Amino acid sequence: MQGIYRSGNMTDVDGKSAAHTIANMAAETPVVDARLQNGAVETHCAYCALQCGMSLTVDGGESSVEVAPLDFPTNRGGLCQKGWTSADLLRSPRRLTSPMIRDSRSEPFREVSWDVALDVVADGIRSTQAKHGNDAVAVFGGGGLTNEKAYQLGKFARVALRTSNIDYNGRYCMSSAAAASNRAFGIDRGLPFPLPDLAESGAVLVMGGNVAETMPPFMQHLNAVRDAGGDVIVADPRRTATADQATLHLQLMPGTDLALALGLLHIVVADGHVDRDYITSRTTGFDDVWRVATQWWPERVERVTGVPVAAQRATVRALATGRAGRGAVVLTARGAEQHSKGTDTVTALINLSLALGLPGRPHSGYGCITGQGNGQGGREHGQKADQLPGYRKIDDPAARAHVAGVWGVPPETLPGPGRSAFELIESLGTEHGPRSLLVHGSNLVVSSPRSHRVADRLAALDQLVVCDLFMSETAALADVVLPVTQWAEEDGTMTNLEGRVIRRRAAVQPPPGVRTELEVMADLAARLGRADGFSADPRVVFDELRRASAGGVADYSGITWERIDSEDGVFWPCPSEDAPGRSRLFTDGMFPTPDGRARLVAVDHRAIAEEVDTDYPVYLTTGRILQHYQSGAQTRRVPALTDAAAEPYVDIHPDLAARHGMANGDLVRIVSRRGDAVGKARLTTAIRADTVFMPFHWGGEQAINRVTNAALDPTSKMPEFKVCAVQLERVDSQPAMEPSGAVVAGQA
Ligand SMILES: Nc1nc2c(c(=O)[nH]1)N[C@H]1C(S)=C(S)[C@@H](COP(=O)(O)OP(=O)(O)OC[C@H]3O[C@@H](n4cnc5c(=O)[nH]c(N)nc54)[C@H](O)[C@@H]3O)O[C@H]1N2
Ligand SMILES: Nc1nc2c(c(=O)[nH]1)N[C@H]1C(S)=C(S)[C@@H](COP(=O)(O)OP(=O)(O)OC[C@H]3O[C@@H](n4cnc5c(=O)[nH]c(N)nc54)[C@H](O)[C@@H]3O)O[C@H]1N2
Ligand code: SF4
Ligand SMILES: [Mo]
Repeated sequence: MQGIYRSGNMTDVDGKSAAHTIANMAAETPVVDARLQNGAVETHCAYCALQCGMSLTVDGGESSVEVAPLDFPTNRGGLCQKGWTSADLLRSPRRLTSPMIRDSRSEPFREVSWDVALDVVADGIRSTQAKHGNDAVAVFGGGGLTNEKAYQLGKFARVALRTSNIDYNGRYCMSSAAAASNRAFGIDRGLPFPLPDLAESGAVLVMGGNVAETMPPFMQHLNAVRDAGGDVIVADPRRTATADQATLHLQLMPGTDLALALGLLHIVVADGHVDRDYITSRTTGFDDVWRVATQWWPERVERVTGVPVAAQRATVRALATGRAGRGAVVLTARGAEQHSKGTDTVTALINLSLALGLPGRPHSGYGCITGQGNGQGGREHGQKADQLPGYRKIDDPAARAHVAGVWGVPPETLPGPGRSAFELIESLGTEHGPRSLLVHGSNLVVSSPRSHRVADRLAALDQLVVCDLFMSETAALADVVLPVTQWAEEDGTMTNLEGRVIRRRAAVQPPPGVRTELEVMADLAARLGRADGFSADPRVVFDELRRASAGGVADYSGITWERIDSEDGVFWPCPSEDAPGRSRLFTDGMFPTPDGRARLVAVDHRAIAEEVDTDYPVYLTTGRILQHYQSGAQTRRVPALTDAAAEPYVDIHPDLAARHGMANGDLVRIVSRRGDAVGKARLTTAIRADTVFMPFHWGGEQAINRVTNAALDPTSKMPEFKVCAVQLERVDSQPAMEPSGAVVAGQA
């Protein structure tokens, strides 16, 4: 290897100090890496957008894979517990290793050859499209797919299936921040600078992010701000591990970030902190924005959000002082974004950052902490309903002409925009909706809002095909399950939270019987009469992606695998092989909007979609814990992680628990108008007394998404995962719990 990454200090955030070895791996699976016989393969973690650098060392004799952290800029030698144990995924005895089909969903699956399985899928696609039209076949992708797979999936949908119905789980994740960023800046890249810049800043405001659990090595960068005497302010209804390490915690009411942002802007203006020159020369729209913010005086904001006036003022003081010193940054994560007003909330926070003149200044600006491993790249290359590669709009004639040229098809054959993720799911099996669905990289029956209704939609399909590594809850509902390669078994690229394109390198051979998704798409395309243009070689696909993205906002044309290998990754936009990728955005004072100015957009606060009332008097919010990833499809199959966190807990304030006669460890049923879920009470004063929290990493009756509200943001179509109204019941040990999937009587 080129030795691009320096060797790490081997100390992780959990205090482990030795590399973690996966022993007892199935010896019958040969572990080979032809190119890298003698050494560690330098790659990145299986999970989140921090994409920590790690090395995988394969010991062929003992069939074990050893994980060690690397000194990559994002993690600097740190890994979280999920990263340390990630190699368990590679030799899990529960790994799928054969295609499976069944003739009806009441029957068990039977293993079949790839040819049989792919014939069944292709026959299903052909007969559905013949009867109901091309749009009757839909595709659901994932933000964990490599750039190559995400790109090819978008092309497969538009060229091989000719369906408009493709969307992906990033709709549940990044879409509100993406919509707001595009609206304001004309570009949507998670961070506007390399993550280590953050540490150089004088003040950071984190709105709704718990990085101490969701990206632990990120804390190094945040804590460096504090340790250098700067301010770290965290807005969260819970005093999380992140808030605990901050200099100020704003314990707001769920769903009130927009009011808080308006209030902060009000104080910025009232106290004379607006950067007038910046507003005049680099932005438009300030006057309209101020007309709204003028009505959000601090005392009103305190009433709506619960954040004391003094804390609001301290926040503005910190941002203004930071700006005057080394810089100031406003960050959002899912806590502020996963709301039916998420786009407007992020817009208001971008307005705040623009009023302070932050974007483009050193160590300053607005950024969104992206989520999934390829949450960034996954949204740039065409698996989103309204997009073509290079972050192009599918309804833009010039974009269609360019991409159709690369694909060698007439532009008019490309479908138009399709349905957004949840709207797509809701339409499955309905009169005008798709009748067949291909799922690549999402366990949507656990992670979608109102999830038991989602299972009903899947049941209404003529054919459900799921590509996965494991028999996820969604795969278990399928007609055809195809076992695909994962993470350290494949080559490709990922784009991390900084917009840095990095290499995912194969370190082990996949188990026999498993194919790559690129092979699956190539085989299916051939069966559908479109053999050309679907290479199974990720390198070929990446080179085509470069051409397809050329000239787009997310321009990858200058990025090559060699460059990624010899540099610490390459940032997009990168329109030329001779020029560096642009690691820092807007530094020339220009924004990629038609007039070169950033747009402040006037938005006002509005209520959450479902307010509490006498029947449902408590707010529910949801999110993540350290040990589990997303729907848990992967991490619930890693013994060390299930040992550490076997089941979901419900965070309840002792006062609220007392009103319900609940004690620590009691089973609690959380009930909303949509459904119910059960978790174990964990009494803590770290949460507001009007709010409970439950993580969403489990299925069955532990799935909190049976309870959540599917109210969608009108712009981004993001569901309101982060707040709804519930009631609490203590589950006494004797009466049986409701069967999984049951809905509370009389409520749909
Ligand atoms: N361990 C772990 N790490 C992960 C993941 C995982 O599943 N597990 N997933 C990855 C992915 S895809 C993502 S998107 C990121 C998400 O990363 P984060 O956004 O950090 O994660 P969440 O726990 O969803 O939400 C963050 C916080 O928002 C708070 N919150 C709830 N409601 C509100 C509100 O109305 N306003 C505000 N301000 N805060 C609120 C919650 O209490 C929670 O602490 O994590 C990534 N990393
Ligand atoms: N209540 C609540 N719900 C939420 C959220 C929340 O905060 N609260 N957060 C939302 C967010 S931010 C997100 S990102 C979603 C995520 O939720 P999901 O979309 O369900 O994401 P995962 O659980 O990561 O599912 C990925 C699936 O793909 C498989 N997989 C992994 N790699 C590959 C691959 O390369 N190819 C294929 N074909 N399969 C692969 C995994 O085994 C797993 O079954 O959940 C959303 N749901
Ligand atoms: S922080 Fe994210 S990328 Fe890093 S080790 Fe943990 S899960 Fe992997
Ligand atoms: Mo996410």
